[in-house]
Amino acid sequence: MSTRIVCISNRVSLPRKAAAPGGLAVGVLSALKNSGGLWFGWGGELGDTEPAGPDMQTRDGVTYATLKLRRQEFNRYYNGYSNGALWPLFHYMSSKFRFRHEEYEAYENINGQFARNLLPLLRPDDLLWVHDYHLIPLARRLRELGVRNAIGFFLHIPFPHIETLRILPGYENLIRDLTGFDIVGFQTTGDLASFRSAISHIHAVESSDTESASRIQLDGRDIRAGVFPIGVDVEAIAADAERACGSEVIKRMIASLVGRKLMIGVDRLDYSKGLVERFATYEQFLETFPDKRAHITYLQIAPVSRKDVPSYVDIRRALEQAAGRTNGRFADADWTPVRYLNRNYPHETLMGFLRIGNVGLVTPLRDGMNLVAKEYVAAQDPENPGVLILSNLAGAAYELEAALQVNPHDTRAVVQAIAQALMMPLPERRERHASLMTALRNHSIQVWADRFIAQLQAVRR
Ligand code: GDG
Repeated sequence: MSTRIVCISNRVSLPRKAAAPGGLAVGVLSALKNSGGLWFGWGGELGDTEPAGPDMQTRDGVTYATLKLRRQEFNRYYNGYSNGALWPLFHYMSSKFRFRHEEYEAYENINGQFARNLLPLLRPDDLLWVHDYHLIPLARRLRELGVRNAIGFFLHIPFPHIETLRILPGYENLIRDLTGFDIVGFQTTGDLASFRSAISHIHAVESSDTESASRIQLDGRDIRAGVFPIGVDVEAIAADAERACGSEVIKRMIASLVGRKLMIGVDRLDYSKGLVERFATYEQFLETFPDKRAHITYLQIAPVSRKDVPSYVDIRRALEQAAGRTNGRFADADWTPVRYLNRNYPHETLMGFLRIGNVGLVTPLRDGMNLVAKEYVAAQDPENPGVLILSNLAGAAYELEAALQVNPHDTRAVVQAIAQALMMPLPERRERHASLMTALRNHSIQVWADRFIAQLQAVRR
């Protein structure tokens, strides 16, 4: 029997439930699909007492072990420390950073609960793959319980340079906890370089094999750190997008454009995605190019996320105002400049929307990778592809060199890029698209999962 992969993440999305969209679920499932693996984490339910143990279900060969968490503790761990402290800091947005001791304690406690509940499910041969910033202390907590398995960690979001990380009280413990894993994976060479900048702060010895792989020695242990850029299932997205174009929803959307070009954005409603800046840029675009007004519609899909974190409430309000203002200023009887939708679409429909977008606007202020950028490229019709405008502060910018890359803070540059994208001749669009597709295939989701798992196997050996 092949080794079992055990993925552990904050949230487990059961396939039948309407899962909250997010890049992580895509990656985890692709890792588990072929191994008959186990996915362990919070199941989405809250209660008032600590649960007796995880709820177990098996679907399509994957076992889902889901925990119920205590409401107050979850709030402190998830809305508090994870998304009020770590998320903004790791995205270099220290003005949104807040630290509370009781939230850090809840974070520690939940990691302890994860470890205790996972322990009885583990087999000696299992390879453990922990995902994301919610679970940085988990390797330490598992080792304290005697777990000897190989444990890897992948960070889906950026890793900040030590001079930013130092803002976090107790940052040394966080670095130390990361070195409790056998492998630590990052999205980009930039993130790995930041991790290297942190290592000397805990008196570990780091030696670089290459720009994208490091060896760290600490307390007689050997740890690997490496770059594993996450990707998408290129062929599946292309097929989904093409199929979606035969659907009523997409046909109605095309009809409603009455010949106008479509610019599209798809982002979780999150301040790191640069939506406020993007809306302001679009308004500026309409002001700068009055002759283009009648030729473009901007569709922004932004499903609400983390609605209990105060800064997410603020950004939602700001965007509603911005969309209202732009539409109020520029709309015509038969034209709405911005269509702003806070809803969650089925995956296939979303891929269809991406395909019919003449311009894909992906302008986060920081992003670990940004899968939407890759999905947009994969969804295009290669004969008549749209143009991707991509923030140079997204991890995806390391690979997607043929996109129109912009600094999302540079309004004028983004305005010009939109104009350039709308006017780009077909041969140039095709050439850029072909080059982007090559980049996508080099780092597909399958390559990502296989490479990480191969490294974990090597640790075990
Ligand atoms: C984190 C990191 C990193 C969005 N709206 C809907 C929907 N989505 C899907 C997209 C895409 C996913 O959610 C979002 O992934 P991103 O990568 O863009 O962003 P995060 O959620 O912030 O993900 C990120 C990622 O982890 C993976 O490592 O790239 O940097 O922040 O797949 O298509 N899906 C559906 N309906 C929606 O309305 N079905």
